[in-house]
Amino acid sequence: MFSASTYQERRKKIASSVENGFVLIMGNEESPKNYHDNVYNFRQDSNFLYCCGIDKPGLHLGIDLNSGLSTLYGAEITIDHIVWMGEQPSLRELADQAGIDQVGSPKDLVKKLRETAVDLVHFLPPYRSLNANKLKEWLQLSELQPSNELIKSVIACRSYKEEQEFVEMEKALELTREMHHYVRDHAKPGMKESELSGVVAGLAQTQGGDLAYPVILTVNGQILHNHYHGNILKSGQLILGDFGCESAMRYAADITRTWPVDDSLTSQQKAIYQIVGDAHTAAVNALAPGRAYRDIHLLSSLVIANGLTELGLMKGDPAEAVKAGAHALFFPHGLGHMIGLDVHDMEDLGEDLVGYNDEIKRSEQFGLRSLRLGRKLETGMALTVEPGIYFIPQLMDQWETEGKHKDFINYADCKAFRNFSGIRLEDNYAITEKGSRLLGPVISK
Ligand SMILES: [Mn+2]
Repeated sequence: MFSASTYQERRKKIASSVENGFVLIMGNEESPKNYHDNVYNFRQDSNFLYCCGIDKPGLHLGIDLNSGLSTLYGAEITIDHIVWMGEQPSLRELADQAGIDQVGSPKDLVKKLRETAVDLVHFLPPYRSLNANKLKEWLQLSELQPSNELIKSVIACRSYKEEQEFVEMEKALELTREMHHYVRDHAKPGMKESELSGVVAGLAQTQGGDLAYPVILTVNGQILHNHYHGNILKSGQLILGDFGCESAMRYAADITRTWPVDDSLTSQQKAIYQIVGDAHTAAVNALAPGRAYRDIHLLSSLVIANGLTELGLMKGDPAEAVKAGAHALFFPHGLGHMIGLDVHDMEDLGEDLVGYNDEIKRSEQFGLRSLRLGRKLETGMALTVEPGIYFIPQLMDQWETEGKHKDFINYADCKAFRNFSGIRLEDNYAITEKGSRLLGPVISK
């Protein structure tokens, strides 16, 4: 945990932008896997972690905006808990670690909520049905109305990382480097993907944290969120690994590397790898406060369109192709997203509220619409840069049949790439006053 004063300051800042009433930040419960007592690895709510750092289930935080007092709500430990789980800190001890003024029982919380006018209870959008159902019962509502004031206040705080948060992220990145280098050093023909993904998942747990998101480790990198690990690696294939761990304090790392199953890339693979690398470098060089991330995404897209035009897979004016969205056949996702306590930071609060604003709105164009972060960058933000090139046979077939962007795509020449799969390279950056800095150690490419 950080110091108690860290959490006190954060809570004060969050509460200061909410006018009146009672702020409720719900912690998470254990979540059953196949029966009640057999649970998934516990993951605390990130907003709760941000406000008080306590990584235990069954707790909620309340802030009374009139008195300014904070309360940690939860059940006291009984002898039954101690028999099964050993000695546990008391509610009061937990509250002290986070500088919380007072403690209360779950009943006290319900009482407090019922005596507060419903529209003065400020809560965040619950993403777990258990918490949503609890809220509905406590507030005696069938529809929940999360507080826009509170959502905006939390985003305004969590978007700018403290130096100690960067330190945590860099711990996660150190271990994530080991995970990626393991794949680089051990992938060979005849191996099953799961032999690598299993070790990667185990490594993620070696320093008190866990995976930050499910491992992508696949010879089918063109399938963007591919969690299947049953393929046998074959000579000539590429293996795309998109995985990272959380530090013990739950700060995420999100790194992608693409390696040849053999010792080196084929000339076809090299050509595409070079373009992705160039798109990555161009994006990183453009990172700076005041620059809209949407424009950096488009810059990266232009590098991809230029490269693919030189290779003969695209044709016409690359800038016009990017404007029309033709390059998205090969780069259908966004350049990156914010990262922090969540791998897609604060996505529970609303993707558009986090990544866009009145000045820059999300596009509806295929490809660009998948960009999670479009707004102007500011000092203190942490984000990912992750361009990629993919050959998705079904999408190429569909576009060709429809004659889509036929002035920009050489469909005939794309046939030689049907079994290519995909390449993505991803690193994490902090935005600084002068531009940006790579978070964590260099991870070989
Ligand atoms: Mn990512």
